[in-house]
Amino acid sequence: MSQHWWQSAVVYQIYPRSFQDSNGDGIGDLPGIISRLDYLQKLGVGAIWLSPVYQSPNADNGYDISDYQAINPEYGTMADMDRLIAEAKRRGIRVVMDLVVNHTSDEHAWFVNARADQASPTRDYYVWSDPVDGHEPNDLTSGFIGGSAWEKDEPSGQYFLHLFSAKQIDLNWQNPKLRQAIYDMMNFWIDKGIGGFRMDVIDMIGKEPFKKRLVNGTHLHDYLHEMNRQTWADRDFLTVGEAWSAGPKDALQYSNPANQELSMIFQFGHLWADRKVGGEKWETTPLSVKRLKQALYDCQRVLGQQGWNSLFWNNHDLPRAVSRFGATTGPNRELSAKMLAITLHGLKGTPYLYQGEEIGMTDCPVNKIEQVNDVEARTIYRQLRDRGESESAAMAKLNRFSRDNARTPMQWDTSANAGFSTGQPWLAVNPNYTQINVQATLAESDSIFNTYQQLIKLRRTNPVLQTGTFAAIEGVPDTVFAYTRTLADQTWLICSNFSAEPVEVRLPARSAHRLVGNYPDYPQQLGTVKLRPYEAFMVALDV
Ligand code: TEU
Ligand code: CA
Repeated sequence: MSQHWWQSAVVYQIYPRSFQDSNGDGIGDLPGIISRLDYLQKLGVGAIWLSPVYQSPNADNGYDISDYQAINPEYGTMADMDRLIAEAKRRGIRVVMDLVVNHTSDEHAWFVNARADQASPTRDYYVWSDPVDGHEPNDLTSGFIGGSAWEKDEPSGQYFLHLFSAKQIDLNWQNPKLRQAIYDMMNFWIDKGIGGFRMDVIDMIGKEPFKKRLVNGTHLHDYLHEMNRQTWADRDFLTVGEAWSAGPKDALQYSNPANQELSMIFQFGHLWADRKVGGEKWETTPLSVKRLKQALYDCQRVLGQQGWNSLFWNNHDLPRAVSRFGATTGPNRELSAKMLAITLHGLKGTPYLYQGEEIGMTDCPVNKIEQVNDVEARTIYRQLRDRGESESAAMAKLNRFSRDNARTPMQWDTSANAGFSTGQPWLAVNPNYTQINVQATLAESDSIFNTYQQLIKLRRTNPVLQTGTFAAIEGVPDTVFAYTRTLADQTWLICSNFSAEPVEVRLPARSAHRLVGNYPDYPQQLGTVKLRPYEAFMVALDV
């Protein structure tokens, strides 16, 4: 059996701003989430990860925190938060908080004081530098706003560092007092009974900006080990670090229990399957299922014995899974959404599902830059236009990667604003809500939701999915995933067609019985099998 609760659970990511509004101000909130817990219990998830709900001026929708121990009033109160933790617990659901400790808001008291007084005890919580030859210490740039990552602070005349927006100021993890302050804050939340932390850009906390080393700094793993010992060490607690720089071997280092660091990390290798490797994220290429498969399989192999994987297709920074890897119209939307679910949930690791994925929500293209909220997308638009791209060309690129795609409000029903809010939503609802919504999905007997529900239950109750060994089935077409999971005398086989075209595949010639699939029938006798468009199934081989 599995050792930790998160080895048999599925985590559901909530983007609080867009999940459920309870008071008609157009902004999702904690009471709204509480009102939807029964829905999440029905789905069967073991935890919810909340994108940040702390006090924040919202320069980056909460990823710019001005007080780690206060709730943003837009979302509710600390009493609401306590109630959410308790109400979730009653339903067997743990709450995972987003921990953004690479940077704080410029409005955090630490930074306000640091700026006001060079002798402030928190001055050294941030990264400062005297000018070099009268200008910035080096040419580091800020990803979210373009231009230098260094900003001059008058009257001290020193520069401070911000690698994201100018309102997200990088913390100096070399300072042991800063580290202790972070651990104390984490313990405040742990003592409230939360189930885990998702750690924002964790590969950056050890940065050495003067060496221009931004990820994987010399002491990164020392800090994580120290954090582990100072905070959750004695609890069965989920920690998942976001690490864009990580490959499978790094993932093993972070998650190997012997190192006492994290439960797992999010790595993004598979998400380069429709990008130029090393290129810019908005420069897309046609999806290579072969690359997608190789990246996921590599993680399975490298973390096969020690360490642990996270499994995800999308999150609040990424396009919607069906839009990116499947189909968005006709019957193929449902088929491909179920196919994606089966493919991912068969793998070894902890699956994460992003709000709306369970009903097959799609990207939401817009025509004008004024309709875009995402700070990153707005900057990139400006850069593309400066390079001479036309408005329509730039918007076409934005529509493929803008983070707003994932952030449009949750589609609950066919009423005004999709049942998300009685007021004007902060970000427009995808007009397809009249077709794609929870109410319609729940009325269907064989819905995408239903597939997720089955997969979540299978994982919770079957050691094969929890700890079974992964093995790829070789010699299948590029667009087909086929692999097995084996534990003792049980072998489960997962097979999926990532294409709208039928394809023939050779599987072991065994009889099998179905666990879950996206067509009403399935091949009871394996061998040479013809897969239909986006067909996927998980079967147990008969012994
Ligand atoms: O994102 C990490 C990050 O590196 C982003 O630049 C990411 O590459 C980009 O958003 C993908 O489009 C994390 C959070 O998930 C994101 O929402 C925050 O904006 C960012 O950190 C800063 O805190
Ligand atoms: Ca609200």
